[in-house]
Amino acid sequence: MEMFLCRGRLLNLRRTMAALQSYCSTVTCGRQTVNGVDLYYEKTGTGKHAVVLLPGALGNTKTDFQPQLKSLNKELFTVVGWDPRGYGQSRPPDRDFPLNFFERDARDVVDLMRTLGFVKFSLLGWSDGGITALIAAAKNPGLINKMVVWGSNAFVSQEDLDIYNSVCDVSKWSARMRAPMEEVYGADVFAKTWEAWVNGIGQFAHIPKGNICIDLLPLIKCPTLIIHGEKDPMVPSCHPYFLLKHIQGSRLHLMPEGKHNVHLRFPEEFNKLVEDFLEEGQNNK
Ligand code: TYC
Repeated sequence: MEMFLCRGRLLNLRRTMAALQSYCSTVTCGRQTVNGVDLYYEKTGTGKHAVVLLPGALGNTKTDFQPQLKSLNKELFTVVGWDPRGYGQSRPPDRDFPLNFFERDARDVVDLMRTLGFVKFSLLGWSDGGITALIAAAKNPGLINKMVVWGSNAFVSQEDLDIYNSVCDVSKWSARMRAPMEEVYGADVFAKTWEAWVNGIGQFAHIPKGNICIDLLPLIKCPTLIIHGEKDPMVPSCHPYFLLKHIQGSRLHLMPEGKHNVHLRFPEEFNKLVEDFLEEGQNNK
């Protein structure tokens, strides 16, 4: 029995090492100064369709997008993951949350992609990263090819505010939920930055309509896929339906068993959905 367990563990270890090796050999990491900030990014794939991954609040390439960097088709796509300023490895500076923080991220990510030499690209944005993507697409219609957003919202309601406040104190989170973020930031910085984020996004609840980017939605011209986990406890389903209504020609795909992190929980289904959408109608000859 013991032998059997040891062998099992050894096999697992070997598989992990092999996965790590193939990941490291194909993903290149870099830094680029944009708008006065030193931004960290990772890049993989050689495809002609460029795609940038936009992480959620306090998230970064490492915490949020491993299954996408590893498994999105590398012949079809060139995939870039970026850490927004003040998040992950794009520190310093410390993160702050002025009322224009989403606009600032939108400008940074677009300028990063252009500085890296991409003329046109698609956006894959999760949660806060989806909000950033919506703004970037609305403000740069000529640069954005297609967009996928999931777990995102264009406004903050009282219900949203109540949910933010209920998760503000990270000491009430399970250790398992906190661990990846604490590994990136350390426990103290994570707790403080998360509280600052809750206050930052909470600012929108106090302006008319809770408006983050409602007025920008009609300016979005690129094909847009909205994905939503029907069991998402953080982002009520009124949000994807609102996006669907206000983004011209957009589509909504619901994942019945999905919660907030559909791309991490169901990576194969998610990646296939996204690849099919991105490649639809593209001329690959
Ligand atoms: N917007 C957060 C993110 O970008 C997720 C979140 C949503 C957190 C709602 C709390 O009440 C909340 N990952």
